[in-house]
Amino acid sequence: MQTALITGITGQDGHHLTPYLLDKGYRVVGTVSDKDSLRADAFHSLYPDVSLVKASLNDFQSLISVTEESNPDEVYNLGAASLVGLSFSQPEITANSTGLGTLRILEALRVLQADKVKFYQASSSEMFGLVHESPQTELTPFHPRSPYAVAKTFAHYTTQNYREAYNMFACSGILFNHEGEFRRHEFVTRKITSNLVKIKLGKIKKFSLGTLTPSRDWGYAGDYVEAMWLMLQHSNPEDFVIATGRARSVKDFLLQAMKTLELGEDIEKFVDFDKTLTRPTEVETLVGDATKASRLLGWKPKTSFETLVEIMIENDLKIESRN
Ligand code: G4F
Repeated sequence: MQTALITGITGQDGHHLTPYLLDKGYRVVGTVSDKDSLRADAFHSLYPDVSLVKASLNDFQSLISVTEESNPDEVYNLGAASLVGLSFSQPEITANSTGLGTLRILEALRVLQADKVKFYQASSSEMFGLVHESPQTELTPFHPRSPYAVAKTFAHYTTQNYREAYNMFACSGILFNHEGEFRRHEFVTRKITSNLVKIKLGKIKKFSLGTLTPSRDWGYAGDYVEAMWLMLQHSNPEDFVIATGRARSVKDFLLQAMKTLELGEDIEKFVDFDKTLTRPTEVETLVGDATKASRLLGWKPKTSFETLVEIMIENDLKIESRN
């Protein structure tokens, strides 16, 4: 039986990757910062067969212990401080877990001489930032625009360096925005779907956003975790862009969600604009070219933009109708 160790397992991608790996017959071990937290409890009741182990990307010794004890065949490093906006007010916390955390876990694998372990790093399209070309590929230069993106770029190059210096099977998936029913409410897509559902149910009248103009290449997280696994089954450790190839603005997402809920097209009726929700340096447009993943891994996104919005709305309707 293969063992997968997942850092940050209770996050969105862990919620999709865990059942995917369990279905394939893996033993799954996940790290949590607090075993008694509500998040850990909720995760445990969904997946009782998964071992949750207390470990932190900020604590090298805990990473050594969890790696030694779980003896994994594959490590998926999904843990990070993942809120881009918040990283401007918490640059050091972000650099520590998102940047140095990746170094620590790679170093744990090296020190333990776990050189047969395959390592997946969750790299981010945020690294392209002020884009030098569109669409972005594995060869597009990085131009990070936030402390989060700077930390992810450090982690990306660290993964590449461990691959080259120590011959480790270490690769990065450069994932563009991926959303779904497990998305946290702080991210713009979930903020939109959950608040519009509350409006539809008469619980609130309006909510605030920072800006409608930035565009993102939005895919479904359930499709993207398959790409993570495929990268670790590929013959060589390589980096891959994972994206749909279509950019849509925050406004497009908002209008699609309003359409799904039959709320019309009058944005001002439901949305206020709050400058404090904007960022000192914004990433205006991201759109990825996943040709390499399609060619070498046979990966393609399956879920359309419209279906993604529907999945999120239906999930929020279920939750909000219960409360
Ligand atoms: O939903 P967001 O916060 O996601 P962002 O910054 O694109 O980052 C996400 O995707 C990355 C991959 O590209 C990941 F690496 C990262 O961890 C995360 O998953 O913001 C999307 C856009 C931004 O341009 C933001 O400025 O929406 C804009 N936006 C407008 N109003 C807002 C809001 N974002 C948030 N979170 N809240 C707002 O009120």
